[in-house]
Amino acid sequence: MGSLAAIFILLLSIAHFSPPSHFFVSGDSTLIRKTCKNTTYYNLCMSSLKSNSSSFKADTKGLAVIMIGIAMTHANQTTRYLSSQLVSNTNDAVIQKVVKDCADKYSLAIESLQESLQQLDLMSSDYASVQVTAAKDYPNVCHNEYRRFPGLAYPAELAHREVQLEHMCDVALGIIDVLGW
Ligand SMILES: *[C@@H]1O[C@H](CO)[C@@H](O)[C@H](O)[C@H]1NC(C)=O
Ligand SMILES: *[C@@H]1O[C@H](CO)[C@@H](O)[C@H](O)[C@H]1NC(C)=O
Ligand SMILES: CC(=O)N[C@H]1CO[C@H](CO)[C@@H](O)[C@@H]1O
Repeated sequence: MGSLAAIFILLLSIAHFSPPSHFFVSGDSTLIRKTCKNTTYYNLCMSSLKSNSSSFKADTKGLAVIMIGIAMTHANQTTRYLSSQLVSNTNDAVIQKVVKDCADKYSLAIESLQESLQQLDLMSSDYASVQVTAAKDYPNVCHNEYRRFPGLAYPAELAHREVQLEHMCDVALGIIDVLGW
């Protein structure tokens, strides 16, 4: 019995004095979870924020900055996807024009997101929201370019990227709402 009690005390002291590192992570993820609950896409919010380890020590503003950065990276990758479409459709003038216009729109989305970061630095959540809302609209402006040419198929990859960026912007807007400045 004595040695069993000793083992028990040993286990208790290990649990008490050296908690495994995921104990810290789950403690710090409380703010992430609470913040994501105020957004329209909880799962996207959680997986996006958790993909950047800085989220675990960020305040609410920091979480907004990280989410906006993720949306910017996504829009940037979309401009690269569109560049690849330019290269593979060199003999079609309509596709070339539409794809170039779309790349411009995604670049403008990146600029709006960049502006929103500056507004957050100035503690102006209203103007930050205006810029994120503008960024959210650009992928649909690109989609409209395709709609103007009925024979032109809207690529499934681009459709997917459009929805993702729009949802990421919605998540960023939900986080900015929580700031309450
Ligand atoms: C995490 O987010 C911050 C703020 O946007 C950014 O500076 C950093 O590069 C990101 N880290 C990774 C690994 O993407
Ligand atoms: C995308 O990111 C790369 C590397 O950071 C940068 O050089 C490029 O200018 C970005 N593209 C746009 C459209 O912002
Ligand atoms: C989607 C959601 O729950 N939005 C709320 C986020 O927080 C602000 C401020 O508390 C509310 O006004 C929103 O309705």
